[in-house]
Amino acid sequence: MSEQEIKVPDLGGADEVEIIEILVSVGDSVEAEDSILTVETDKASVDLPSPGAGKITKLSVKVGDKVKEGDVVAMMDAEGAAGGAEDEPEAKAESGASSDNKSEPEKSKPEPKKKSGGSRKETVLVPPLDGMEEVPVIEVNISEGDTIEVDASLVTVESDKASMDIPSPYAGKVVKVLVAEGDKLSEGDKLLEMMVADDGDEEVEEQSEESSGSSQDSKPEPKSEGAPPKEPEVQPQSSTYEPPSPGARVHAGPAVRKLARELGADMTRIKGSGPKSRILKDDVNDYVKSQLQQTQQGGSGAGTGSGIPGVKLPDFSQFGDIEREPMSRMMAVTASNMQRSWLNVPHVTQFEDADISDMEAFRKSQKAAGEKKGVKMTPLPFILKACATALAELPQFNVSLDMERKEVVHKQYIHIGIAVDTPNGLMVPVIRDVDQKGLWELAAESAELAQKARDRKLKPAEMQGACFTITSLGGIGGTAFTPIVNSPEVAILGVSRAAMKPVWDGSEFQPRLMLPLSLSYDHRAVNGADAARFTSLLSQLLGDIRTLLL
Ligand code: CAO
Repeated sequence: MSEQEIKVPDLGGADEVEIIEILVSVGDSVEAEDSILTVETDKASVDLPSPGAGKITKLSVKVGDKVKEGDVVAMMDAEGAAGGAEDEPEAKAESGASSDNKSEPEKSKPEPKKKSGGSRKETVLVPPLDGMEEVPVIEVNISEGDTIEVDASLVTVESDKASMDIPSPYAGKVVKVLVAEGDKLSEGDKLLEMMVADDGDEEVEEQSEESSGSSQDSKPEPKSEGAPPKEPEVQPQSSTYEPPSPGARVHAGPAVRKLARELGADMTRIKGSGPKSRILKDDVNDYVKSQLQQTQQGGSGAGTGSGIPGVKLPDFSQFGDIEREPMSRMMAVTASNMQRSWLNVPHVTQFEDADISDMEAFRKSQKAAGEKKGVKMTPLPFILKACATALAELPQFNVSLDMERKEVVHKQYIHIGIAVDTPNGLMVPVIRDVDQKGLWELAAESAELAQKARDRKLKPAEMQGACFTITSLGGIGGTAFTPIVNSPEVAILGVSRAAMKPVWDGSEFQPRLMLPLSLSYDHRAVNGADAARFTSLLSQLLGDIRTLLL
């Protein structure tokens, strides 16, 4: 290993550039070409690459410093190079507070005092905030276990006038972060606990919580990553700030943040394409474009895609521990379909109970026959058959609306979808020509399709072409629910668990097995009277299954 300087390379004509982000910490191992830090000119942000592989031993600059070609920004123990006595002088120089090229990041600090051996714990407090109080934290820039330099940005706070970074008064290791995004801070509030090294080779700040409010001599810098001190970056739109999504840390320079604010883009939703997922201007522009496209296409992005503002998420982590996981494709597709149907279709749900006492007696009588055939007869085939009959008798339910052409599409076939609960989410295979099939055939086919759905073996064609959907929660429980129409179909039947109920027969109460039905329908296509006719018919058909033969 040998000590090697990391210098600012040719900046393509730019004279002095500003450091807007430092992407490594002392102790980090880097590969050749890994980004060490990012500088920003008035035209672009550029990452400075590592000249080789090794371990960072020193950072000579801080965010906000201006550097030019040839300046040393960091030192590293280069991998593969021979170590030896000649390394030592440089290593010593590194332990000093400054090197000739750097822009004296610590010049405003109180006189440092040498300490020898060990380390001590310091609680860092919020310094004076230019008279502001209760300023929300918009970004926590450190995590437990991080090794940070003096002046490293700890948190970013944002008032209605400006955003600013609170810098670390010490170099050391973060032990505990005491604030979270969304917290409101005032002078003297506790920010974090950190172990500050005070071995003989390192200089430490002689400050104490009591004497100086810990970090209070260290004024917050106007919006960090690049904005030089005394030039607060005014954030005119900060009142429209959305709390960031939990767990999301945003890496972006001030110019990019400003652009996002101006465009009203929530940066916690933008995927950075820069090094270490840093968000670039192009990412913000692409995100805004895609949101606009989704809105035009009626999709459901962060918002609803309908002009209705999306639901803003609070920072859930303020209430307790959370974990985030990406949605599966199926969940994302289902979510977007449900939302589209819910927003496009004026839903009404009609409820009815069907007396299935006789049907149930018949079903049970078929148990032995079912075992012989290897098919289980559940209530579902009867319901399928009843729905097919009702769709034939009330064809206004077997349509789709073409609102663009102002036409009603009448279907001359009766294909029915059945919602299947699978470990991967909801799937809706379709049974074709239900009206032409017998109960055993329907029992076998629905069981086979449900199994295929659970095994993720359904072909796309097996999930297309439904005129109507049945969603049965009868095997699970519940007394009624309001299913969402699987648009462009115009109705869906929800089936809940059958239960014994006392039914008045004109002279006394009889115990009858009643099956709750919930028919949701698109009120543009179907009127309430027809819906009541449909559920009454279903109730009659299931109440006397002989009528299914007629
Ligand atoms: N009332 C009382 N019992 C019922 C019933 C009802 N309405 N419906 C079914 N059952 C009974 C069945 O008879 C069976 O009991 P036995 O084993 O004693 O015979 C048991 O409940 C389990 O039935 P099943 O669920 O295996 O079969 P099914 O034909 O009724 O349903 C299917 C098949 C695929 C619809 C079902 O398994 C399923 O996935 N349902 C969930 C659908 C869903 O998630 N819908 C929500 C969509 S919206 O989010």
